[in-house]
Amino acid sequence: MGLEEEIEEIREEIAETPYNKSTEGHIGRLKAKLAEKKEKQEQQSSAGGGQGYAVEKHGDATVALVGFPSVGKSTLLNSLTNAESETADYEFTTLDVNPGMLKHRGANIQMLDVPGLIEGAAGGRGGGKEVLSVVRTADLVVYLLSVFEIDQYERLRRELYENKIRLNTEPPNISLRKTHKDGIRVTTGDDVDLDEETVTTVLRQQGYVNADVTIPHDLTIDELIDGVMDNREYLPSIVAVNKADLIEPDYLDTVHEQLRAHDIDPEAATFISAEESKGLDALSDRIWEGLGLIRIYMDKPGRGVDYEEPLILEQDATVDDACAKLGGPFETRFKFARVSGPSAKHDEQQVGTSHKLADEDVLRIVARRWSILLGPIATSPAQFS
Ligand SMILES: Nc1nc2c(ncn2[C@@H]2O[C@H](COP(=O)(O)OP(=O)(O)OP(=O)(O)O)[C@@H](O)[C@H]2O)c(=O)[nH]1
Ligand SMILES: [Mg+2]
Repeated sequence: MGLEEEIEEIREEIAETPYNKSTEGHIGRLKAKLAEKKEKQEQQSSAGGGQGYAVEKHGDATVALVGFPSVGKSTLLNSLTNAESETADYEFTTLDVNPGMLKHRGANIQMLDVPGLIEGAAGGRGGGKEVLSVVRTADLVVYLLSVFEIDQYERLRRELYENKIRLNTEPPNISLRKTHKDGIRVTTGDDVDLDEETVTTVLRQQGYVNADVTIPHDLTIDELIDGVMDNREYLPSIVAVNKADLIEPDYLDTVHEQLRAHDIDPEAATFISAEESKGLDALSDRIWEGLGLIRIYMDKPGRGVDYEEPLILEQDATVDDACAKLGGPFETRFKFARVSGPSAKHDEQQVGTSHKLADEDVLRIVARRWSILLGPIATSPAQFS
């Protein structure tokens, strides 16, 4: 029996087995086995030398536009960025990954227009595997749906899931450590429903013989497997609904209804017309928020505060992260920093490297002199320009 048939057989058995406490361990074993077979299948197909897309990351963050053929991905890329990606009214116009740069709130956001995905993409249809492997490297996924085909969302989500992309969720909270003896020891929190036996079965199936595993909060079997496999990509995603210019206003309620049916809050989805460049500012704002970026205005001695080209960092970044992104002397000669704005208790607050920054802070870094070169008497702080 080939791998594909084996996988199909396991899938069928899972589907046919009712889920309850007495079958939980069995299902756990089957799901772990399925995950392992799929991993093997993937290794085999990539060993075949499949042509991947070479995309170099540029800018402060990278966003992948994901959608079925002809939903308007290339049209959107062209209207949001400086790119010129071919568009046409037939499917699979785009056969390569086209990057473009969106400039928003001082950030350079790399947008990737990828070939349209179709069902079965994760299994290799339509070059989907290669597309999905580009999507995995992004910092945010933008689902682009046609206003007439909201259903595509579920199919896209499944393709991404099959390709080990987990959206809008944190990695499962489990700690797992290989040991040398005593078998598999399971410690679970009070609210954990999963049987120890199931956990042990899943781990054995994944090849663990001796291990300590701690599960503080309840998980599903799938989450447990994700936690054990450790090669899932966790990304945020947002939804954009394109071709909104084509509907009558009274059809909007129907679209909202369809979005809710897929657990998408209509308020959280952005309605756009890529063709008529409508709704694009709102979409750019949502992309910014989805990426969780912050702007830091650097106060440069002698030059004042630079509000034009902020330093772009991720949420919860510290002064240390700012120094790292600035590079050079800021990293090695940091003395202290002064922060004004949302994260500061008062203007010009003196802070150290661990201070957490916030969007629109003004930051000045005060660096040490080259005291080694100048000798021990040179102690007064100097500022970099
Ligand atoms: N009315 C309308 N048509 C649009 C809009 N956006 C795209 N289109 C049209 O839809 C067709 C497909 O657009 P593309 O941008 O090529 O779609 P794509 O998603 O890149 O398609 P593939 O590259 O084949 O995956 C083109 O004829 C566009 O002119 C829109 O907002 N409104
Ligand atoms: Mg295209």
